[in-house]
Amino acid sequence: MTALSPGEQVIKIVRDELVETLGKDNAKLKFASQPPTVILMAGLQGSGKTTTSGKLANWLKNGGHRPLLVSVDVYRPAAREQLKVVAAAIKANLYEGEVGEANTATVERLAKEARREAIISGCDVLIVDTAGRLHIDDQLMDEMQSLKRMLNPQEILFVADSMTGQDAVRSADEFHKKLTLTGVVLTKMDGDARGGAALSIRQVTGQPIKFIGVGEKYDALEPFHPDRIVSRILGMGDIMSLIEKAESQIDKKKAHELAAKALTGDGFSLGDFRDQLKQVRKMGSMQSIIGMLPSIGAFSGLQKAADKVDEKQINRVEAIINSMTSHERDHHEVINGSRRKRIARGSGTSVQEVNNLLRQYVQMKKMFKQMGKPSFARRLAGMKMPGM
Ligand SMILES: Nc1nc2c(ncn2[C@@H]2O[C@H](COP(=O)(O)OP(=O)(O)O)[C@@H](O)[C@H]2O)c(=O)[nH]1
Ligand SMILES: [Mg+2]
Repeated sequence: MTALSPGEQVIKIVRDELVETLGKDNAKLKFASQPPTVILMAGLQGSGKTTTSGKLANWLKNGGHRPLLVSVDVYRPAAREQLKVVAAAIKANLYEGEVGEANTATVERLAKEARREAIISGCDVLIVDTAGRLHIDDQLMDEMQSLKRMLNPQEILFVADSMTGQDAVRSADEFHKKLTLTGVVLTKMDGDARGGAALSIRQVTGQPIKFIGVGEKYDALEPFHPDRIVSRILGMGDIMSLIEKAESQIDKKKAHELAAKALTGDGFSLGDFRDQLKQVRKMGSMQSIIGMLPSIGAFSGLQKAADKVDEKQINRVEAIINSMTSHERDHHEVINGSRRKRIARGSGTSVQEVNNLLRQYVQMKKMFKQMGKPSFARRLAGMKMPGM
């Protein structure tokens, strides 16, 4: 504790308590001793049930399982069609069945058939995507209860949209009272929501948050890590997530190639520079990246810098490079006064901005070249850094 100031100690204590409240580790899924394991997806319309069903199936598949998807939303053909598209995209098995009349009896029949299908086709997990309403109503709840009685699911996962905050908490409470949930999936955590709903939902249901949804793609599902969410809620930044995000999304090979090119001297062209900006952009907006970094203590300066980072600035730089010919991109020295004027006009910027960019680029190139020299590595190795 001597390493922390009193203020930091308070934050650490609050942080540790919140992590404790949320449950120390990310909870695992329960599997049936006798397959198929049944996972019932519950939640309001638009919360992300269908998308999450697909993500879960994908996640299970990657873990060596054979999931079977079924939609029992007999009231909306589009919803069933949506799951079909999802299943095709991730190449997961889907039980379609015949709908016939849209009522609870059909829902029950489909569920029963799907379970039989899972057994016959050797699928060990059945994921049941259910109908949602914009508001909780009795018919929806009755139907969910009858599905629960019939399927005796190992998991009843409540899918909650983290962007809706307290609304999600209220519906979690109601679903839990009627169904006894076994876990929660918090979706749309890739948005601005800090995830405070996680705390309240955990509090009212007593059930662990098992996964978070972090995007619309089918691999955008992550096991829930309480410590990360707490850091995010407290504004300490989610550095771990940032690192993972960077590692998974930056094309490593491309980065390597660029680095090698840059370090050997003249290889680093304006086109490469633009590629690099694109890599940065892939990670999400600069604001959201910097938003994940710590904003307290020694890092407060960074936050101030973050507020100043202008997303539009990057767009302008990209626009300027786009307005160059490929020859100009490879040979910046040919960009004379009249070319600068043309590039500025073409990119909707000013000659001064073009000048600035070129100046920065030349500096960068020089620096890279310096770094690539063996003497640089020697100097670096010989440097005595405090604390090392
Ligand atoms: N950004 C983001 N969008 C999501 C996430 N999960 C679901 N969505 C989107 O939310 C919308 C509703 O999702 P859907 O699965 O159809 O909800 P359902 O009505 O509960 O089945 C869709 O546009 C999804 O792409 C997520 O984790 N992040
Ligand atoms: Mg749906």
